[in-house]
Amino acid sequence: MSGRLDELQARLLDGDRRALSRVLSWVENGDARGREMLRRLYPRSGRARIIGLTGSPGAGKSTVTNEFAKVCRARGLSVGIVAVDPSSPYTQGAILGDRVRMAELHADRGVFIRSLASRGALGGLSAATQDVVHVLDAYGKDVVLIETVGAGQDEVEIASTAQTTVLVNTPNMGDDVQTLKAGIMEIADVLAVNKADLPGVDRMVSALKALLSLAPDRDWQPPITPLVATKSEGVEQLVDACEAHHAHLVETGRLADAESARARQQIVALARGRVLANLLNEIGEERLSQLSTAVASRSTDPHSAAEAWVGGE
Ligand SMILES: Nc1nc2c(ncn2[C@@H]2O[C@H](COP(=O)(O)OP(=O)(O)O)[C@@H](O)[C@H]2O)c(=O)[nH]1
Ligand SMILES: [Mg+2]
Repeated sequence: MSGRLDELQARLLDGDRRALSRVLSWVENGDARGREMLRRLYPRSGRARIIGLTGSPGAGKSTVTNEFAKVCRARGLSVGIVAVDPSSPYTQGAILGDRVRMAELHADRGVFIRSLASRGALGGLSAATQDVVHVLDAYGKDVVLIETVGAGQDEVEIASTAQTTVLVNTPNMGDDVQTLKAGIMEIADVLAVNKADLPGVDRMVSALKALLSLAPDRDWQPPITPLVATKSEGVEQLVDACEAHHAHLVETGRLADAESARARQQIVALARGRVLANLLNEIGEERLSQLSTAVASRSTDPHSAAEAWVGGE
């Protein structure tokens, strides 16, 4: 067993894509072999630039990710793409123009694309995503791009996995800017305004500037970069903005702090997953059903049922 893992590890580190795929499947599915490979590979990670792209469905995240990858490739960097957005057209369902653009990337051996389907066994989607990122990093990717939908706790956690988070906006969501407010302030390091070929770009840029001016004391002011991803316009500037943010993190010492914060978050998520798995195992399906029935029929309340299960406050 360990001989086979030795061989797989050697192949992966030698750039073998099939070995990489196999390890990623194990890691995603929470297979014990995935954990063993991660243990072996983790010391080799920590070199990649990790960039998250988030935003509403349809904003153009996949298209921007695709173009971002091409610019990185032109700069001589290898790229890993992790698509957490279930609607991402890396494999199917894309309209023709999108598919053609994606196909170019698929043909490039310097790019490895992974769509995450499963939520992993322990610690949920965000823990599985971080593991996948670590493996791609150890594999030697210079840049790892994570595409995720900008809603929900998992996605916010995934965004915090990235060193630099790009929020992909579009002009026609000008009226939604208020709803973006929290997200912008908390997670965005770079604000892309994609679909700049559509009307309303200036209004959107002004709205974003107004939002940013509410927090003028930040030591990093997120740059706003208009883009037309479908025409590859503005993407160089977007990549440069991400580079500038990374340089800022290094200069201020934030990169190391953020790495510790990410590590802490992943440890807690994994520990939570383990504790819960143990508890579920202990109680068993039958007893849990009994408690659920008791709560549903009002013979007890949810808090008391949880207490009957795990005790304490
Ligand atoms: N007009 C215009 N359409 C775009 C642009 N970028 C992406 N799109 C289109 O918007 C749609 C959604 O793009 P996609 O990348 O799948 O968005 P995602 O759901 O955020 O990943 C696709 O049909 C794209 O071709 C752009 O710059 N301008
Ligand atoms: Mg997408």
